[in-house]
Amino acid sequence: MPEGVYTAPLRRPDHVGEDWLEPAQTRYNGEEHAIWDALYARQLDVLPGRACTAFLQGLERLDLGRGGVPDFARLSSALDALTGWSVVPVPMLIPDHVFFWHLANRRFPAGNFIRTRDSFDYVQEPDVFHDVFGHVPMLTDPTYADYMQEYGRAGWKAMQHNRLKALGALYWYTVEFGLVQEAGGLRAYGAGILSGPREAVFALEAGSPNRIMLNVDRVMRTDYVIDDLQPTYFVVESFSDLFHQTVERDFDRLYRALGPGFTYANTAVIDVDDALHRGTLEYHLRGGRGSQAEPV
Ligand code: HBI
Ligand code: FE
Repeated sequence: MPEGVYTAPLRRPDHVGEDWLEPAQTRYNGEEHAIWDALYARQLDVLPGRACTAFLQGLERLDLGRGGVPDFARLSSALDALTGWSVVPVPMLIPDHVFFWHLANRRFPAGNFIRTRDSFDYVQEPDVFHDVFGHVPMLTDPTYADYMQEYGRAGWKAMQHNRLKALGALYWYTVEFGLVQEAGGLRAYGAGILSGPREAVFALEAGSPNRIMLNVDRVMRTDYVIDDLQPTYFVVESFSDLFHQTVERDFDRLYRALGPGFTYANTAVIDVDDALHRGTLEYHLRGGRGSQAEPV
């Protein structure tokens, strides 16, 4: 899950061009394929009943559980037939404007490397498991696939207004940590939740975090943390609601109204919020990651 907005220019490796794409997908060894299988099995122990229907259907349709790290060319041809997306290999976090450009062209930049056993629970930079397991299944849903392309297009406008951090907050609270309402209750669609070992339980069932209905203006003013469980999760009624709340927004006006920083702390519940659950914030008040705080 990336920092979101890079001010210092990232150093481009020699073997990638201006598009930051690797020439080919990594040829993984037996241990790397086994790490994928172990991560996959662990998530399937916890996600049924917690991941949204579109995600679980995407896992099935793309057959991500067939064994070993999935082949990007196979994923791209399956996705092309479904929603016109492809999966392209990148070596690392890439500059925002390049990332947005790929999304605007229905190309999802996926980490080419896979984590090691000693970084099994958490990787600072998105590896192939976070990206392909966490993000790619959602691209099989036509409405969500349209949202991701619109998000990429919005990136250009954010850059013109120097409001990338605000747009990064929208990505963070939807694409990475979003929740959606379904007939059976709240479900996760955010890749950061779906690809992590314990956030699905925390995000959906713990008393600690806030759960608030998504409002684009408000979320774009809300700070976020990249290296711990979220103190607040935002909920959409549906992906069509997410799409329309975003596409129908006049971002020029919104960016002009936004300050350069964030207005709301990530723990805040404000007067305009439709809060489904006001959290105790106990996990964060007791120190969060690194403390002995239980994610309750
Ligand atoms: N690079 N490889 C990679 N993956 C990302 O998710 C990513 C990125 N660069 C920038 C970026 N994300 C941000 O712009 C978004 O998270 C908002
Ligand atoms: Fe991600």
